Amino acid sequence: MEVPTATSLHDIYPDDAIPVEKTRWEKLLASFKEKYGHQADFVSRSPGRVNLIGEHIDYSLYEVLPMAVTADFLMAVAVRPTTGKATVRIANVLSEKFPSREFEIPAEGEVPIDASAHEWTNYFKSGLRGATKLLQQKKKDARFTSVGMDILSDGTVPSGGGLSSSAAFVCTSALTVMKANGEEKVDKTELCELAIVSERAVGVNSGGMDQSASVFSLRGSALYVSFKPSLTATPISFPSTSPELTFVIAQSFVAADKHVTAPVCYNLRVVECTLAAVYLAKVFNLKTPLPTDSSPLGTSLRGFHDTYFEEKEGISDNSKTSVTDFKVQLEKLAQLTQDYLIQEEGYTRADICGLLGISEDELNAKYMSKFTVRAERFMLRQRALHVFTEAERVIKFRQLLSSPPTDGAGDALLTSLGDLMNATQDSCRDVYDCSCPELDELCTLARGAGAYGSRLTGAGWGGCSVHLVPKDKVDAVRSVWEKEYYRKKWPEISDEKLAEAVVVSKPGSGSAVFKVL
Ligand code: NG1
Ligand code: MG
Repeated sequence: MEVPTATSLHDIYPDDAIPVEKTRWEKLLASFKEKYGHQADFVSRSPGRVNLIGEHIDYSLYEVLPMAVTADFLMAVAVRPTTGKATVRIANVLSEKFPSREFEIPAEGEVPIDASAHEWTNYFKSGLRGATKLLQQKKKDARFTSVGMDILSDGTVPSGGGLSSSAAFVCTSALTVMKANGEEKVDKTELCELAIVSERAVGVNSGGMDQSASVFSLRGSALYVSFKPSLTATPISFPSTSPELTFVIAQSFVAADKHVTAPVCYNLRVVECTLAAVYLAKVFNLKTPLPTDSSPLGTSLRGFHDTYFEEKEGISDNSKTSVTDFKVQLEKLAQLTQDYLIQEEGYTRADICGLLGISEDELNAKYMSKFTVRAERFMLRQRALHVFTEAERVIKFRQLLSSPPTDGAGDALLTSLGDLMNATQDSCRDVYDCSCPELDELCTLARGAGAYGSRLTGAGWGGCSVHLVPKDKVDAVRSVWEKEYYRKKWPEISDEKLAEAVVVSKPGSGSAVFKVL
C-alpha cells in the first residue's frame, strides 16, 4: 500500500476540521513563499495518534489498538537546486521556539545527529538518515545522497503530550525526503519501518505503535497493529452504538519529556521487559534460544511467549493460533509469572546474572549499553504481568468492537469497553508504574461524571489521557475537569489553553502528500 497523494483537504481531515485546516495550510504556503522566495513543490503530513488500548506492549511485540487524531505535522517542501553540494534550510512556523537551521548533507556518510542536544531538527535529520539509507538500497547505490531542500514545518500535535508528536515529525520527515528525491510511490510499510528505526536514533528506544498509527490510519477507523510475524495494520471500524461512542482526549499538562526521564522510565521499562523474557526462558529451561526479533533490544516477551508454547505444547507456528487459544496462552503466562517470578521487590543484576550464568559486565553490555538506564532492581514480575494481561485486554477490546454484545442497550458494549480501559489504567498505575497523580485524578473525575472508561494514553508519566464518554456526557465531563482540575491547578489558565486541553477525537487519516499546484 502506498502513501496517498491528496488532492483536497477533504481527503485528509474530517469535515468539521476543514475551515481551521484550510486557513492553516494557506498560511503555511504563503509563509513558505515569503521565506524562501519561491513556492513549495509539495506538502507532506503525518498525524499524531491516541492509543485506545495496548499500552507499553508494542516493544514487547504484542498487538495494540491506536487511532490517528486530526492533529498532525506538516512540511511544506521545495527541492533546492544542488550547486555541487546539497543543503537543507529548515524552519518552523513557531520560529522562536524552533529556530531556523541550515545544514549541508555530507556527500559521504550520514548526516551527524547529536542526540544529547534536544535540537528540534534532530527528528528531521533522523528521518533524512533513514530515508537516505532506504533510497540507497532501492537505487542500489551506496554513494547516493539526498537532494537539498527548503522546508517550512508546522506541527499541531502537542509535544511531550503522549500523542506521538515525535513519531508524526519523523514520519513526515522521512516521507518528505522520499518525495523530494523523486520517489513516485512510497510504500507505507517501508516508510513505517524506517521511521521506527529512525526514531531510536534520537535516543528513545521505542516500539512501533506510533509510526504505524501515523502512517497506516484510515479516517473513521481505529487500527489493530501487529508486529509479528511482520508489521501489519488492520483498520477496525466502530460499531454504531447508542449512545454514540466518543473518545475524549485530556491533557494532564504534566510534561513527559521522554528524553530526560528515559533512563529511569521509558528506556528502563524496555530493559525490564527484555530481561523478564530472558529470565523466564531460563526459569522454564527452554532449550530453544529466544528468537532475535525487531524489538528494541532484539529479544522480547513475545519471543519468549512463542518459544515457550513451541517447546511445551509443540505449537510450531503461533501466528496461526486462534484468538481464543492465544488468550488462554496469555492467561497461562500471567499465572506462570505470578507463580515463578516471585520477587515483588524486584531483581538485582546479581540475581539475574546468577540465573543466566553471565557476568554483570556481560549483562550491562548486552542490555544496558545502547541506551543508559539507571536502576538497582528490575521489576521483572510486575512488568511481565502487565504485558501479558494487557495483551489479552487488547484482544478482548477488538473482539467487542468486531462483534458487539447484542444483549441490553448500546451501553452493554460501552460498559465492557470501558471496563477494559479502566483495567488498563489500574495496571499502568499499580503494576507498570507509568501513571502519575494528575492522570489518575483526570480519570477519577471523568468516571464520576459519566465516562465508561478512562486511562492514560502513550508513555504516561504525564502527557495525555483518553476517555470513552457517551456523546451526551461529554459536556459534563469537560466541565468537571475545568472546575476540579484545570482551573484549580492553573487559576489563570487562558481560554485557548483550556480549549487545547480537551479534544474530542475522531479517527483520522494517516500520512499523505499534497502536490502544490
Ligand atoms: P509516546 O511517548 O506517547 O509517543 C511511547 C512509544 C510507543 C509506545 C508508548 C506506550 C515513542 C516514540 N513511542 O509513545 O512506542 O511504547 O510509549 O505504549 O517513544
Ligand atoms: Mg513520542
